[in-house]
Amino acid sequence: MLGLLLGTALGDALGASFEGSQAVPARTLDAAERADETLVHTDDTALTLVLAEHLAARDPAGLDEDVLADEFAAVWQKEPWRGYGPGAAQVFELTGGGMSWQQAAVSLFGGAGSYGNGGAMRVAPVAAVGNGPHHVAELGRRTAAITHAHEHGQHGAEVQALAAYLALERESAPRVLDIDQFRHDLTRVVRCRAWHEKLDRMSELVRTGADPQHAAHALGNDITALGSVPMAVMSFVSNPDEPIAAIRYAIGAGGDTDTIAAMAGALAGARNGAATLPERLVARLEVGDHAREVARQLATAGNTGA
Ligand code: R7I
Ligand code: MG
Ligand code: MG
Ligand code: MG
Repeated sequence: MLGLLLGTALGDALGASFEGSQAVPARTLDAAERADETLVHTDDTALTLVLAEHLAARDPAGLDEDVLADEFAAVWQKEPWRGYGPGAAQVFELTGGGMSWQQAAVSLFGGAGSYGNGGAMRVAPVAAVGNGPHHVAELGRRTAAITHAHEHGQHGAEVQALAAYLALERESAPRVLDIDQFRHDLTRVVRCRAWHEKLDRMSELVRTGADPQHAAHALGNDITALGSVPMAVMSFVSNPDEPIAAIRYAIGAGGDTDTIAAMAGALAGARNGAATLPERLVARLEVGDHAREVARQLATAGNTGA
């Protein structure tokens, strides 16, 4: 679990300075990794930690959306400058003013609800408490629905939650990652054609060893769920045993780099554990101590090991 949280924070904080850029050359990333400054995280990590703490306080797998909505809004209120998506910020503003999260979430984008990747970017901790793939997907969908009423915003969270679950599972039984089995396990639970097509395309790209630019072109690397979660999963399954490589791959093509790298980092960190993350980078994380404390809470809630 610590690997999942620190992998999220590392991907988010390393990716943050490149959010919205075109492509990020390896030497630019090398320089970012060599620097000494504190690695400052964004909304992705802030909300992930809120969710993890929420779950830790409610063993086993209890989820209270009304409480979680208030907890999300409170962390936004405290640090609104962490780069929140406008839709999410609006939900937090509306709920703070007394509206229910259900009403607030459906009010976005002319009543369509958000299909942004904000539900997916924060969802990974549900993997630690769900009992089985369907339960994990359900928990993921419910945590996303607080801000993302659009089905794609919720499917993105289901896919990322399940991917994290499969990645964690493989931590306890380490073996070579079977990409086809992984894609099969994901599509079995998430029943939506658009997602199946994207994940099929992803498998094909993994088989051909596509580079980040090529993968981003085919899968997307923007702030929508459907346009970023497949790229994050791709970054992980292309570099399943080396978290920093998965993070670098995720950032390489530019776009929504903090979020794609946060999601890829969560998966690779979950599979490989915190000890496989570069020590020097972890030491630079602003949120390192807090993440360790939250991981400890989740572990002692009886859900998962270190
Ligand atoms: O999903 P969300 O929390 O944003 C997360 C992103 C990540 O990159 C974070 O790192 C942070 O930078 O923000 O916030 P939303 O505003 O709900 O969704 C993100 C964006 O997706 C929106 O601002 C819109 O640009 C777009 N979008 C939509 N556009 C039209 N119609 C999402 N849903 C819609 C829609 O229904
Ligand atoms: Mg962010
Ligand atoms: Mg957001
Ligand atoms: Mg982002």
